[in-house]
Amino acid sequence: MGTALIYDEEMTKYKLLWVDPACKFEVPERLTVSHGALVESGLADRCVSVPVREATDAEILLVHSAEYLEAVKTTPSMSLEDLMEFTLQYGDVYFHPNIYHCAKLAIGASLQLVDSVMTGKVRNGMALVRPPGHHSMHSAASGFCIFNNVAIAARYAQQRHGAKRVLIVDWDIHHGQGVQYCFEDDPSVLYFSWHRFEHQKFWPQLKESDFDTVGKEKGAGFNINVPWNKVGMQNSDYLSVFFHILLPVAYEFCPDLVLVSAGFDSAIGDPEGEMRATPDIFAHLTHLLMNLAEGKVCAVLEGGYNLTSLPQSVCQTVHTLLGDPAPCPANLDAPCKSALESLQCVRSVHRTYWSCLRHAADLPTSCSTKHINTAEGADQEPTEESSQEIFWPPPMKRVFPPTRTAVVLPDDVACPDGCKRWSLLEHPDPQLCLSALVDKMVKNEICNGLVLVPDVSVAMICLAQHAVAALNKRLLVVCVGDGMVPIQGTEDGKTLVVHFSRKESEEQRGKHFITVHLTKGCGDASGFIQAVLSLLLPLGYEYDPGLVLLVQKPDSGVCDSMWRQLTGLLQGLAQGHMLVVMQEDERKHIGPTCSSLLGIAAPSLGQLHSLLPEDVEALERLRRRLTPDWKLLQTTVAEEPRGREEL
Ligand code: Q6M
Ligand code: ZN
Repeated sequence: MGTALIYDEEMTKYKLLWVDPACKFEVPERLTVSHGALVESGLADRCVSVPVREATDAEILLVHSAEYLEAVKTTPSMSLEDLMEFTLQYGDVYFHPNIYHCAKLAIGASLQLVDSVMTGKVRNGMALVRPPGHHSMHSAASGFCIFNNVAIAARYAQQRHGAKRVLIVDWDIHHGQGVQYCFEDDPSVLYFSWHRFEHQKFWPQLKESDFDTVGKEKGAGFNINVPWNKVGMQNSDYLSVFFHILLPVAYEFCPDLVLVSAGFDSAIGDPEGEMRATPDIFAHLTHLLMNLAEGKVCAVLEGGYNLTSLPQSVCQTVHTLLGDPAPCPANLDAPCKSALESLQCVRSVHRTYWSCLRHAADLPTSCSTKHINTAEGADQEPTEESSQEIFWPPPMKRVFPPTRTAVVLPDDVACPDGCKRWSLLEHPDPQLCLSALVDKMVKNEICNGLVLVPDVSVAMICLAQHAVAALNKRLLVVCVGDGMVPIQGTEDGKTLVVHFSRKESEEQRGKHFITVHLTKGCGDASGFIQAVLSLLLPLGYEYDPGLVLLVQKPDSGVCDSMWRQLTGLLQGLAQGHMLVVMQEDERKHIGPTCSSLLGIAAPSLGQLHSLLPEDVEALERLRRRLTPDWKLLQTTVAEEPRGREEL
């Protein structure tokens, strides 16, 4: 199962033919530098290259009107003056004699990608296309977009491949209003978009880009807008929205396919977005989506106008689609106040539609997201700060360890395909054997591993001890199942323990020992996945461990698909360095665990039953209790006296 890469140089063969400051960044080099970077890094060679094709009229008509299509069809033979005049009826877009051809290829590329993924030819993939699509509407071009590539792809996946539910994640920094309009009343397509909004001052300056546009009729709740009201949003702001809005809702929605409107103008250095998230964040955004829909993720390029951060971000995305572990999400700050305000607003308006958000807080009392307006000073000149050049370190080179998955199994158990048996023979002392395995992981010679031991408690103690000594970073221990956990989180911050269990048997033991109680125990997928998404992941990302120890206690009750989800998601931490520990007789879990460690997407959890209200409430309570210590757990603006930052 590979990763498709779809690209054709033909899509570089149109450009702006007159002067228009609104369109000057949309240049052919956007594609050449992105593709060039994939070739130079060797990533392109590792992908399955799939040819583009032209979309048919029927495919274009899945989303657009016949009148509009016929109008666009006349553009290839227009004179320069005719093109300029034709362009004038739309906003922030330009036409060129070859753009109709390229626009058909951009759709065709997206559909080829959907075909490749839906038929199982590849697991996932990316299409590098121009023109982008998410702004174009039923009967109008807009914002560099002619036809709506991703909207057409969603309808096509439903009609041609029987996909029932499609999730569209639009991480471009502009609002894909075209996609929103297309699926507004349709509950089978969940559209999520974050976008620079600045209280409606930022293009396209629509009031329906705000958080309170949630979809209509049957589609109510299936349109999620996260407006950014300030520029300069960072990695932690983006991750917070994933942990506390998108992922919980996406798992509840349970898509058959994930389409990403992959615009990279949300990255640092972009002249349109003016945000500060670094290119490596896209490795994490991608990773976090890759266990949905059994891994069927199709990323289609939208924007991205900084010719340095764009190719870096594209490479990060493709690396991750290929299954390479993501770089450490280092030094995450707390989300900023404006981001928290947006987060709180979105969660609040969506709590009636999604059981995972049922206990979200009310709207902030003085809902400042709503007041400031617009009409004047619209679309300001870039501020002085923004016009200065911004520098950031290039993403760390990803060095992939020679062994991905090592296993220590009883002699009578065959080594699963693709894994490497870590032999006990060379290390007759079982404890030394495990310690040596940890050492190899610390040295990045092995990425991850699975060990079956006679007694998980004993193994946990000695592994944790050894790991803390061997690492110069922190250790995260995640323990699943009822009963005592024989190790402590440590006040020096070197070990953090998170324990999932049914019984209220254990107390919280300080900042570094956290117990998550689930009424029905770890067997309840609805409760468990929500706890993982909105508690464990934020804790893990903020803690930034060098190694994750994932322990399954005997009779944990955790079901197979849940276990694989957990194992998959946690690989976003510690550059994928994770050691899974299970009791010797839990043999039925070997296969599923190894497949996750090898990077194979987890099976879907199915459409989850509504979360138990007591669990949502308990999780909310725990989260609130922990927020003074863990900033990524925040979901509301602290209702406290105005702080320094505002004076
Ligand atoms: C430019 C205003 C100049 C695909 C995309 C297209 C964005 C178009 C923005 C046009 N406005 N400050 O979302 O990146
Ligand atoms: Zn954009």
